[in-house]
Amino acid sequence: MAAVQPETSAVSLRQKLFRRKPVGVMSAETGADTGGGELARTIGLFQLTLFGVGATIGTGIFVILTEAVPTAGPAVILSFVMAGVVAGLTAICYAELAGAVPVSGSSYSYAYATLGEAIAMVVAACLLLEYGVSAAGVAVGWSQYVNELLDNLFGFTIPDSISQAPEQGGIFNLPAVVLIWLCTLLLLRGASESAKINAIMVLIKLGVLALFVVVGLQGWNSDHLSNFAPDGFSGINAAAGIIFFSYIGLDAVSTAGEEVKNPRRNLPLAILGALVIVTTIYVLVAVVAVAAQPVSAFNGQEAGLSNILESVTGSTWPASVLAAGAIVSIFSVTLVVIYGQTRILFAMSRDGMIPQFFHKLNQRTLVPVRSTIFVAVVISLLAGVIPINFLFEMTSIGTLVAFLVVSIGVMVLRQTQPDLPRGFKVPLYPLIPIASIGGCIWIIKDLRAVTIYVFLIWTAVALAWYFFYGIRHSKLGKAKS
Ligand code: ALA
Repeated sequence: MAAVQPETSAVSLRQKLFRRKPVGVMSAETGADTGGGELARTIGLFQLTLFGVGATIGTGIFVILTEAVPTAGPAVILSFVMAGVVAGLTAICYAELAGAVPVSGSSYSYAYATLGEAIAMVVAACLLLEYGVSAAGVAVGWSQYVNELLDNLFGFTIPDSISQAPEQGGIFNLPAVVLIWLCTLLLLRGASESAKINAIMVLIKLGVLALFVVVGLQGWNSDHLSNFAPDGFSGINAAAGIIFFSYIGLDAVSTAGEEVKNPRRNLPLAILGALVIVTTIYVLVAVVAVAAQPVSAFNGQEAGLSNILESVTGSTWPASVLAAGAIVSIFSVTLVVIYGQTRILFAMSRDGMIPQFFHKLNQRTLVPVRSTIFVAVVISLLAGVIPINFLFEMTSIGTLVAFLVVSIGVMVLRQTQPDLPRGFKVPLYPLIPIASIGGCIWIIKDLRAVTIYVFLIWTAVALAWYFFYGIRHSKLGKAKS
């Protein structure tokens, strides 16, 4: 008897760690096919597509493009294509899972359905980095553009002491915190209002970038493209790793699974539509930027897109329009990313992985009000005191690991539930999920060792939480016992 006991409990622990939430249960409790569910289904395909574009186009194109040119030369265009291919392969995998499992938890829910509870918890930790930390990082980027615009218009900038993190010579980044609370106030009004205002902001950001392409083309000089790839493939490769950040956000569409009309059709279409729009815009902007000025001019250039227009037109108004456009663009990234974070916590709380606090809705607006305020407080603290580079690196690793799990999840679900209704199926299966896994590993391998160590510690904290809380409160576990 004494010899049997440990074996039984070991088996039962393994069963707990790998218990999977049936997709049918998820779809039924969220009303995926009946239009019901706890949240209000108010978002249509157009708004949802702009949700994906809104969460994606931001600091990456306005800041990181110019930072990546010195690494790759004009071949940064190819870096954009490479990063876009990796993000695109994963987006295709997301599209299949989002259509098959149309709930709010994004890759957390997909992992719960395919790889089990413990891995879902690790993915949730990744998503906290992707959403919570990136919202903070992007808000810090916003504060830089606010200063740029104030400087252009009034010759005045907010003092460093209240617009920089302590490590960069300030005390607290106030503009970043203001942005987070503006987004929070909007989110508290409801998902539908937020999606409408996001759609307007996205149209403005697309307009500003289209303006950049049209006006910037006037500065076209093919001589600037002559030394196309000064550092060859290694330069293109290194820049692709930096640029990958600009593609983060396409998956935010999948956090809206329970507030979308006809989710099995609209989620995959919106993810793929956003991917096409974002990749087209990025490549056009990159081509125009590198043809407009020599590579040497990108070194240390701040607000690069604004400066390019200024030198092409000889006037300062384009710089101000660009800075204003960047402010609107980054606002919408922050809005959607905070939204996504609250909906992932909502799904986790419903599953018993975190306290019920995150599952409580305001009865009138159907918004998780307390959770939204809690998230805003935490993100404000991060944005106020942590430097931007560290925030960006942690975002990238969290996202890449979540992407990896989603690509694996597509293959697992095809094996375990081949007949599940899917709004969209990954073409060239299994080539695309395998290429997506390879692409994510290829970018992860070039991240700094410190980023990987901090990530591993963070994952261990998430697992510790799971053993302390989730494993005992799991709704799935309670239903089975
Ligand atoms: N992709 C988003 C941005 O570039 C996070 O701001």
